[in-house]
Amino acid sequence: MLRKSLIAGLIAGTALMATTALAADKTSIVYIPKNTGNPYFDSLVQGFVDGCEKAGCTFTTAAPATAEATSQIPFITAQTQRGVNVIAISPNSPDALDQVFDRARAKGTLVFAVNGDITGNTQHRDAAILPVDFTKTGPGQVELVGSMIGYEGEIAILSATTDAPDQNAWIKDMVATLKSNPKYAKMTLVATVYGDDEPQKSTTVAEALLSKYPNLKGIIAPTTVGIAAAAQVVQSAGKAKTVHVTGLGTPNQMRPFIKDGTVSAFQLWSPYNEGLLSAYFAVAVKEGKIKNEPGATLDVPGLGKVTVGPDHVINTQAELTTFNAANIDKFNF
Ligand code: RAM
Repeated sequence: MLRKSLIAGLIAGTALMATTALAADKTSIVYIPKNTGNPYFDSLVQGFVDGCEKAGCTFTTAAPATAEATSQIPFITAQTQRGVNVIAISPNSPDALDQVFDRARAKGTLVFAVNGDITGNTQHRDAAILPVDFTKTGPGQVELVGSMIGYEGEIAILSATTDAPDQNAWIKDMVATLKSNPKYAKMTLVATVYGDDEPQKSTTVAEALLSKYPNLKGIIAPTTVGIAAAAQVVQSAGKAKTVHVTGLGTPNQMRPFIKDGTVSAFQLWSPYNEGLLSAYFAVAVKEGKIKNEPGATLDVPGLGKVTVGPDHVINTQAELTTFNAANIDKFNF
């Protein structure tokens, strides 16, 4: 009996090794999202899967349970030991990963920040593939909430984690926009709170905002997890007419709130296209078809010509897409 289970275990172990072994002839890529359980990253992964199928790479994905600053470190270390060619990662910290990135790169692994960059530490990665021109996000979100509240009154931000490099870059721009543009002079940012991209925590902090700020007119949640939670809280409290929720959301998660009028508009981009582009770019660089240098261009089927910008940043699309009742049914992700 014991012997039988031992043999079964050995066979299972062999099978596992066979599936994770790296094919020498193809570029191997791993994508490490911020955390598991967020449908936003499912679309991005699907883009990688389809991109790898077409461009010819092997692909795996693995993520930590939480988006805490250091949670991705063991995943990066394991992939470096495995000898993967390209680590694509949506970083949970702008600086906590510098050392493990350096170790991976010293072994010849390319490190691409995908979906968010390691702001201020970009010398520790090879390139960044972003979903959109990040300078458009902060001002775009402020204008959207402003248009909903008549450019007057108290607003709050419901973000992801305190370390999240992508959200923090956008929030910095939101604060600067509110301060510098006279159009927004009558809008006051009363609080920035963090739901850690966990649905339950995001719900709790959204509820706390409503009770602590009875005059609140708007919530910007620049996270797909946060905006869905905030919309649900405002809907349940029957406050959709007085507290306007907007931010960055996925059409599938936000559809019911758009349909019932809880949310009038929100923004995003195509996480799928971002994954697709990342796969094509990784293969092209690894196989020497293009140089990873500012000014280099690559034709990505379905997306057209993309250009490596200053500091090795590639934007998947230039402008954010705004979703509302008129167009939401055209999208399914
Ligand atoms: C969440 C994540 C992700 C961000 C989107 C908008 O899904 O925080 O990093 O890009 O929101």
